Amino acid sequence: MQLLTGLLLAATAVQAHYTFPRLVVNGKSEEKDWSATRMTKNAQSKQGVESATSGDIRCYTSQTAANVATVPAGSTIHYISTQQINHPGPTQYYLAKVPAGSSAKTFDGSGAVWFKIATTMPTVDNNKQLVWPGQNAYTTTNTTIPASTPNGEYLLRVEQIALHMASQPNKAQFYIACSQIEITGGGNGTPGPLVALPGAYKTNDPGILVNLYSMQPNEYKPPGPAVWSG
Ligand SMILES: *[C@@H]1O[C@H](CO)[C@@H](O)[C@H](O)[C@H]1NC(C)=O
Ligand SMILES: [Cu+2]
Repeated sequence: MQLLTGLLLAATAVQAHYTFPRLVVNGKSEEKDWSATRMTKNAQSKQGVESATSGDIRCYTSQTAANVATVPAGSTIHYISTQQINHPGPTQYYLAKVPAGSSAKTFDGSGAVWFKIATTMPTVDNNKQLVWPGQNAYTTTNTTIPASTPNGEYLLRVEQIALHMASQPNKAQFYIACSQIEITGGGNGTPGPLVALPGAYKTNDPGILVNLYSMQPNEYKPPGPAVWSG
């Protein structure tokens, strides 16, 4: 009986976590999971990354995907989540331009190549808890690919950072996916600042090692560089 209860509890804990296997561009989803989005290491376990400085913080994957999704600059994107995104914390999007001579199907995202295009900030709910846009949704928050993003192949990275246990080091949970995309109809913007992942985050960044229960919403500082909005 005790064993059974333990198994049920373990199953419940797993169900509370999530992956983002499909990119949606202007309302149109990838036809199947992990086709332009690289299958993450937690595709089965659904557990988040807990070390902000490990190699897994980049894309949480050791594989590439078969396809490259076409994403017009200016389009609205989000990801479908396998479960409800129930944990409080920001959703951030990054892009990395694929270097000349490489391809979105093979580029590993190394080097200072990543720029942030979106983040989200909390508000306070009726129970005086910090809540973020998209919390409890089954999709990640919508964002727009800046219209002036130059054409070409990129990796698109989404992360939702679960902060409910983040008052202890290495207890924030990063839920991540990276997609292989080609941006079309873009402009001549100069995206930046460019950062490396791992590299941009430290274990004790104030947006990563943080006690949500003792702060005001406008005091929250999302980790990583400033947003480039085009
Ligand atoms: C997000 O974008 C989709 C289209 O891709 C749209 O159907 C949906 O209403 C948007 N959601 C929000 C909360 O704006
Ligand atoms: Cu959890």
